[in-house]
Amino acid sequence: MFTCIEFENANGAYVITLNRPDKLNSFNQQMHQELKQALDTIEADKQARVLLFAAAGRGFCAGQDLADDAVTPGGDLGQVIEKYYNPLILRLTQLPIPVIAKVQGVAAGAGANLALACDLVYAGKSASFIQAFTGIGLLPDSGGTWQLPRLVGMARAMGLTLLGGKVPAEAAADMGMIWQCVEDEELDATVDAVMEKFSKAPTLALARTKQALRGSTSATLEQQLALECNYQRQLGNSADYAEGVASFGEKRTPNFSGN
Ligand code: T3D
Repeated sequence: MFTCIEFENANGAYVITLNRPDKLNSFNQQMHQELKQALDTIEADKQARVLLFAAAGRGFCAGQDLADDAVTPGGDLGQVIEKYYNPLILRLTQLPIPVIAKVQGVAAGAGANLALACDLVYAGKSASFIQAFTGIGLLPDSGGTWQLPRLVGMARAMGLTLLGGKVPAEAAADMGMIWQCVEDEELDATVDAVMEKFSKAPTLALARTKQALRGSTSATLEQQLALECNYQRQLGNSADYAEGVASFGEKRTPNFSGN
């Protein structure tokens, strides 16, 4: 059914694998359409618990496929961004489940910013991130100019984007661009363990936590306190809160339904 991605679901634990390894998993229109279809499925699934973005081959994603007809110089790049990249980034940040990126090798251009739009980024030590936009005469898109100052501060965001250099995964973790850098041979096991944890987590609580954090950038403290109060009121009536309290009292592992 899909040719540019692989799409799997194991009891609500979804995995999207970018799968054009000979082109370093760069985005073409077919890949965008397949990603849209996969996200439609996940959004419609009330039992979804977690989504992992992984990639086939030696790299994560080299950004836009520069050989794709849609981005021929002189054409309307804005059309491609409006149709594909902006909805993709917004949908990931708004998905009410944790979204993880597992980065091996290079993540460049929109590939880097796809990873940064995920809630948790795990990278192998040999991975790297490149804001490869100004190098070809473009500005960072896919949310790069929004994410980077918030993740790493304005000075680093300027350096990363204006200079466009390669940032090794360890440095990316040190500066707060990504969550964690692990030894290459530990990357799969580390991410598998997180997927397992989120598959059994109180998903609604994670969704509200993600929504509260992501919304906080444009809120005052008063607004944020009110939002926390509203969400906590809702979670106080959730099945998972009842289960969390019961399991604590009974000194057993909670069995969260995600609701
Ligand atoms: O409106 C719009 O949509 C604009 C949107 C823009 C969003 C963007 O993402 S702009 C940025 C686009 N990406 C780049 O500029 C990165 C280009 N690639 C590179 O600089 C290098 O490939 C890397 C630094 C990422 C990796 O280098 P390396 O030496 O490890 O690999 P390589 O040999 O350069 O690439 C391997 C193959 O993948 C090669 O194919 P070949 O020659 O073996 O047949 C190469 O051409 C291909 N490839 C890599 N990146 C792209 C690509 N093919 C098409 N588009 C690519 N972006």
